[in-house]
Amino acid sequence: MLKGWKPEDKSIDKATQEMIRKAEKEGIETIWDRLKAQLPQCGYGQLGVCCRICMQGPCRIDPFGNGPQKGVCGATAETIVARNLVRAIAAGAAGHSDHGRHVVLALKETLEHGAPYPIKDEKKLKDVAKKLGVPVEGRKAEEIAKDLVEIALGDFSKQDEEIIKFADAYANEKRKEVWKKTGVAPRNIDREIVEAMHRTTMGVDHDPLSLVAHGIKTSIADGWGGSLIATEFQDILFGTPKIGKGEANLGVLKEDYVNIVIHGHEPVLSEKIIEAAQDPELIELAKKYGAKGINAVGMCCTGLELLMRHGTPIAGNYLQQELAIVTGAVEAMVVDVQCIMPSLVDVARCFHTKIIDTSSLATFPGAVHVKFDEMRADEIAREIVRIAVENFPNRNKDKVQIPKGKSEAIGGFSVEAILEALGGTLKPLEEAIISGKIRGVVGIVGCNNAKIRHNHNHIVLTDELIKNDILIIGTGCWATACAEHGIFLPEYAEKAGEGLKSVCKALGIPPALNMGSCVDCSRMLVLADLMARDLGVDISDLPLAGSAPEAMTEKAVCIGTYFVASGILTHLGIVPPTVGSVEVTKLLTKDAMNIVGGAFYVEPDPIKAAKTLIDHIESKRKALGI
Ligand code: BF8
Ligand code: SF4
Repeated sequence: MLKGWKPEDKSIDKATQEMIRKAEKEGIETIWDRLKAQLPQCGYGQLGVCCRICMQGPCRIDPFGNGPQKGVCGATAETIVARNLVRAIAAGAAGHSDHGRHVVLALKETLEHGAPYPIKDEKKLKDVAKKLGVPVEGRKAEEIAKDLVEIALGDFSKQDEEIIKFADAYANEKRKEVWKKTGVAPRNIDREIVEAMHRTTMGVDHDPLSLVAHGIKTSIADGWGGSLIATEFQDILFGTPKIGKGEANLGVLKEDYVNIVIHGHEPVLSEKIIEAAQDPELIELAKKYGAKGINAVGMCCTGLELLMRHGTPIAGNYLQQELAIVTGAVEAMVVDVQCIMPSLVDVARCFHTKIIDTSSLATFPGAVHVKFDEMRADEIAREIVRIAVENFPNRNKDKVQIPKGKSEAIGGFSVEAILEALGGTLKPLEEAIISGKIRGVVGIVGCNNAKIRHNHNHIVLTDELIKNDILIIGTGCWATACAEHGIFLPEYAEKAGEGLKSVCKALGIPPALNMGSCVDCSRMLVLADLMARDLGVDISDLPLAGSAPEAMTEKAVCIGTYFVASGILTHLGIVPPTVGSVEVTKLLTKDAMNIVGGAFYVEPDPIKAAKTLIDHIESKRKALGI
């Protein structure tokens, strides 16, 4: 928990601290005030031993053995914890996978009804098609795309017992063998999520082992299914990211411009807003109102999608969303789905800022509702930008304070961009690993968590690992944190160990690589899989590890689980609500290693965590004889 509740205890970032101070001075409530008001948080909830699944409850298990050891129906702590975990995984998988579905449907709408989402990256389209066994020779892009849409939607709807097509095409044989042997190969993305809900409803599955096994299956349906589909179809529609520059932090907001912050997760919306913000007519209108132009910037994962593909500035990660509004310089914050605080509407009331919700899934009471429709995407995007522009004259200049803090950042490290930088194969990277210049690779994933000093664990863990010659790849709010703290600059390699530094210098890359948004964790899986194929081993044999140092959402629970299910030791920087069950804890942190080749490891201290991850990587090297 945060030490002294001062701005510098809440975040390590100066620009963030400055805005926390401004909020405090102006009496604006932020996430930290609400966390404080919640303390002490419920101990039963923290252990995961409370159950509200049926109306005989709520039930809770006394962790000290002095009170009830069973719920009204007879459920034990083991069952209750396992059920809660599986439901969290299912919710996380649902978020990513429904996002994936939306992207596929946008392409389908384009092919069938002429929605304005043309195929931008034909090469990627063909690469994906080849992987899935779809013929490409002599065929039009639209024909190929139609087949791909059918296969992807099939993975959401097919009723046979076979593994989903995307996981089958993307995962190597060794990994699939492990899944098949363990019975965790997913059959249908939606079905695994529904089955997770069915198994965990009152009076169904009570065995922590079979419950957790289904949780693992559901997570694979996300990582190697829904999320992967989101990434691949987004690349097809909006272009595969290439290495390029961008800027990050609250300082990307501009005093003389109409500022639009695009916040959420789905590029189907944000790509169109970015386009509309460049519309000469709207820029003219902005000038008429006294602004110099329109400054559209990103926030959270949709911001990362834009940063990866266009170098669009990103104003911040999860804990900075309220603070962007506190600058007083935001005309509109446009939101779609996921990780958007309902409190934004309250913060916006203190200023002229309009919160515009756009998704038919997500309505924010008090916001302006402009619901998105793929068929009318361009028109709606322009309408949204117009609302922002027309709001500029309402800005109260006396309330504006934009912190100076921002940093340049190199990003765009899709697997394709990494391969291109390495000359077409992963060989140079693999050789550097084999020679020991790079000891191994750690994939760090998203989130901030109000209970953890903002960005602290991300930066400390990353620094410690690169110092020890470990290359970092990652996504989500971790990526924004690194972008804000200058880690995504090639010169940051100076802080790395000698071996990693020499490789980074030779390639002109930073020691940590931005691979994108949270659904792009699938890029990390693809990279690990390629490496395993090249070296003729399973992913679990590689000197790899994963980490979610500031984990927060159900999506993060799901990502962590599919990392584990992919054979990767995965660190969590926050104690998950599963420790109320000895059996589930043992299963996740020990037994999983023998079953799927990966396990969770919990350690709030990032320095201690780094040491364990390094030891793990060294043990993998030893086993490989390198
Ligand atoms: O999908 S990293 S707080 S913004 S969940 Fe959310 Fe976590 Fe940030 Fe994006 Ni990911
Ligand atoms: Fe209580 Fe069982 Fe109902 Fe859960 S399912 S609330 S443990 S009676």
